[in-house]
Amino acid sequence: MTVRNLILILGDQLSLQISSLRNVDPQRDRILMAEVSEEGRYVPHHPKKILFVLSAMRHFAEELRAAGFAVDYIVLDAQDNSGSLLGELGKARERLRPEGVLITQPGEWRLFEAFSKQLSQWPELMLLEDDRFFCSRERFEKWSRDRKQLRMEYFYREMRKESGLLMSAAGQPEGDAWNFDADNRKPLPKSKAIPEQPHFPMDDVTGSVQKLVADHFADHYGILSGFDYPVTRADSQKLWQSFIDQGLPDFGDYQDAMADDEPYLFHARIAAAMNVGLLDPKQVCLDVQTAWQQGKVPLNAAEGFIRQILGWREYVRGIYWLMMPEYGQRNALGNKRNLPEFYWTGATRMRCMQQAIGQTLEHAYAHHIQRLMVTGNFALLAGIEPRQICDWYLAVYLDAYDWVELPNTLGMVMHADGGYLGSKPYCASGQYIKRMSNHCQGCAYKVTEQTGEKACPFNSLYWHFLMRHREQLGSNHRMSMVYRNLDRMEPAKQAALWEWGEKLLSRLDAGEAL
Ligand code: FAD
Ligand code: DLZ
Ligand code: SF4
Repeated sequence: MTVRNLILILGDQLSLQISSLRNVDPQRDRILMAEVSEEGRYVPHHPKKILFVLSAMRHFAEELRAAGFAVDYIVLDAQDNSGSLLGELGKARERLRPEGVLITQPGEWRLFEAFSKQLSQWPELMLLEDDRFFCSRERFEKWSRDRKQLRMEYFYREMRKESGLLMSAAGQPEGDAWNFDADNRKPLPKSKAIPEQPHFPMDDVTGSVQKLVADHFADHYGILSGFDYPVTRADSQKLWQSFIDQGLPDFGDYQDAMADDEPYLFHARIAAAMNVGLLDPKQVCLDVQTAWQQGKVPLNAAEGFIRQILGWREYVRGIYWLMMPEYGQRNALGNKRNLPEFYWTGATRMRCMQQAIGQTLEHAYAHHIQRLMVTGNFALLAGIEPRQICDWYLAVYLDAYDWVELPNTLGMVMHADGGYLGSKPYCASGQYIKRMSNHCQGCAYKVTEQTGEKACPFNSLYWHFLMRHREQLGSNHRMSMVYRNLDRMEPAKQAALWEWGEKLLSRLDAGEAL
């Protein structure tokens, strides 16, 4: 029987509601899923990330088959595996000669471009919109048109009005404020109990993928053993429910806090499941709103959480599609330094960096403030070339995909896009890390010292960063206070900070760990 539509489902499209499956006919259509080495290697993905995606793909194929669909599933070690998604799609097209080939638009520019180029060769190919988001690419483009400055906060307010989330019947934001961020910056009190995380023992499918990943990706950094993450829709829901019950009430208060040996604190850990389609962002926001309506969580927690998804997640996606492919080349601060080797090994004496990188290598996870204010802040202060630090973030996190990672790293962390993700760089000295964590207490460096072998490297690097970028940042009114503080310093102190900063940077250039 001839095949009507051949439907390619990518590893981050594991939703029954995905647009390419909307009019699927179990009798006449064929679904294709393919494990390919190119997707595991375009950056050296953490082995746990590869394990997660491939196992979730295999479980989704089972879900589709159970629902009566015909699925051609190509495993990574199939003898004639071409190694690329385009290659596998080409082979299936030759084999099945379908009337139509359907793909929901890939989330990453790299694949979107590759498939778009194919449109002129394969007249039956259709790229469908990915409508799992609140804001379409077209809607974001319309919003951004004619605006002098793009700011997440204004975009978020529009999304609140359009979605109706946390809006009163009178059309006002609940609690009479759009944003409760001022209540959301508390360090962790010593006695605060941290939620227990649910566990997800590996089943046979995940076990066999683990062997496959061990065989094929042994050269990638990151620890494969100890995988404990949901790979099915039902288990993802369990993780989500456990967060609503235990983590969400305190999410707002402690979302910026960090603590030794506590990777998850009051964070949801759902980004990976949401990004591959095992959880639906719209339902997630509705669930949070319901928890608030039922009096289970305070408004600052519900608003803070919804803002991350309805605001930041949608905004970074909008920026990505508005600006790519040129966006990926930006380097507004002209950084050239290589990424230090200790980002891959965690071998540094800086306790905060050890903690963030160590957790990353072990769990393929670090929470937002660790990414932004520890590993990100260090890369910003040290002047790391944006491409190298972006590729690191894309490789090491379970939830990392270019559309969300790139604006966060290149824009928010490195200020390399000139300011779409923040009106000023998120640069900070060791004082910020001391305030928000207990890392400094066990550190080989002293956060109170500015220069010398014992001094916290973040301190002199912070002032060095401000001095070397005065031309680009000095006229930014949001930086005026820090530049006033710098100018009030004795010239001898400024010179000492500059000199010590230079010394640390030359050590990095010589390949030494700090
Ligand atoms: P929680 O802290 O519980 O937050 C809830 C949800 O809000 C997250 O699951 C996520 O979907 C969303 N969210 C929060 N902040 C952001 C943000 N800035 N951008 C987009 N979504 C956000 N997130 C990714 O999903 N993939 C990435 O590749 C990624 N790379 C990042 C790189 C850098 C340098 C930085 C600073 C942030 C990055 N983020 C990324 C955003 C954020 O750090 C992660 O979404 C979050 O840490 C995931 O953990 P969680 O699910 O426990 O999040
Ligand atoms: C991340 C990833 C990995 C590691 N492997 C595969 C794969 O073998 N097959 C697949 O279809 N998708 C994989 N993915 C997810 C893709 O990289 C993702 O779908 C694209 O980046 C498009 O967003
Ligand atoms: Fe990090 Fe500096 Fe504190 Fe050490 S002293 S943990 S390097 S901020």
